[in-house]
Amino acid sequence: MRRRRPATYSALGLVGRGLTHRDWPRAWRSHDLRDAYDVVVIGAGVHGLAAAYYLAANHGVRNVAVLDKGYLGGGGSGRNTAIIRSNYLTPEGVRFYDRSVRLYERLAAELNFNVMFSQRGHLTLAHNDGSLRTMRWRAEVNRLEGVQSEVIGPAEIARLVPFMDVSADTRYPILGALYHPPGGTVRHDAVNWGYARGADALGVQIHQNTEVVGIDVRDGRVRGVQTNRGYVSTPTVVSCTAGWSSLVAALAGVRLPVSTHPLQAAVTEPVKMFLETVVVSGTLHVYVSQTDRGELVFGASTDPYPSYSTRGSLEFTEELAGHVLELMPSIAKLRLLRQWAGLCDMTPDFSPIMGATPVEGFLVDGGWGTYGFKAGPVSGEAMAELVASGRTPELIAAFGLDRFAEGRLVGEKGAAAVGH
Ligand code: PYC
Repeated sequence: MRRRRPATYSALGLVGRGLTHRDWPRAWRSHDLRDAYDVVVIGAGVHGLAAAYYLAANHGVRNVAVLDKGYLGGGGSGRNTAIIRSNYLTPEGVRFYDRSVRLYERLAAELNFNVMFSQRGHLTLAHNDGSLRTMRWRAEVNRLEGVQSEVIGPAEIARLVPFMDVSADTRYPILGALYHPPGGTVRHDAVNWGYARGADALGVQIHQNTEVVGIDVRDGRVRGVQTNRGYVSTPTVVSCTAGWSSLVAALAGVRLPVSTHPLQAAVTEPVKMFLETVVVSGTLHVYVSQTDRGELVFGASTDPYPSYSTRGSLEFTEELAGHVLELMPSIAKLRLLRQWAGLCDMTPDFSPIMGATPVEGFLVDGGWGTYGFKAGPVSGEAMAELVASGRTPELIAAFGLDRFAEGRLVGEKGAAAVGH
């Protein structure tokens, strides 16, 4: 007589349990909204969750609420192309993003959650003498700051990316590239979930579907926030709202020099792994990496007009396909599965806005343009230190809002992934 396989080994049983999520522990809890918190963080994306996590983990500040008008990770944190790198142009930028790379390197262990950080290397292609010169400049600044980056030629590029057309007779010949071995990709949802879970375990309350509709400022200082679920008093509000940062700051009467543009991205059907490194071409306005599942993830520059729309467009798809095929003609038959958009708050100098504002108790972590996700850990760590100590950490001192009035811009346009 054939013995029945125990239920735990039945494939259907496993699928069934997975689909109904039975017996899975909650990663974070739901709560009633309290009347008062020591700190209110607006935005449950990677920046807000990381700030809340480090407030609790590094400083013992646990009476913290993270409020989000939608769902956790539903803004830029779930819409980016998950590229991590620190090969910036200014010493301030390189130091800042390098700290983030280092935090990403140990994030899975810190949060006890697999964030799938994969340091597969990052290549920024140069198709003309001007970009090659900028790559050399970046390589020098990177090296001076102890960050691994070098300019390599077409033969070495072909060794790293065998499917790329590096011949001289293409329309946009590849003259060289900035190669940054510590760069790579991470699983962005896992980073959001890992920080949420870690913050929740330390006592932070995460409130989804809780929109801040007003910030109560009296006598020049924050007193509380008005939400769609009632009033909450607090002496400290940290805005971590990516594409909406100028609108949220306006609730406190603070004006940010930001213009908001959609950024579109797309993903293909999965194929066998063939692309190890992340490849970026500023001239062709495209970047591509292959996920562990085998999909190719593509992104482009921001849409040329300011908008709060997160709909994809056919123009984007057409331009993207044209540019990608200049680089990798052999993937012409791959099918695109999905496209989407996120919102980018562009500042005049392509650096973020972090720190205090003229309103006491209202702190900003915004202006993230197209480079916010990679900065989540370091921003969270630095904003938490600022809230807890009242002092601006050296690492973010250059990114204060006052730099625009004082003419101390931190020009990072030369290190943006693509032209805008
Ligand atoms: O700055 O690395 C970057 C980036 C990738 C995608 C958009 N920006």
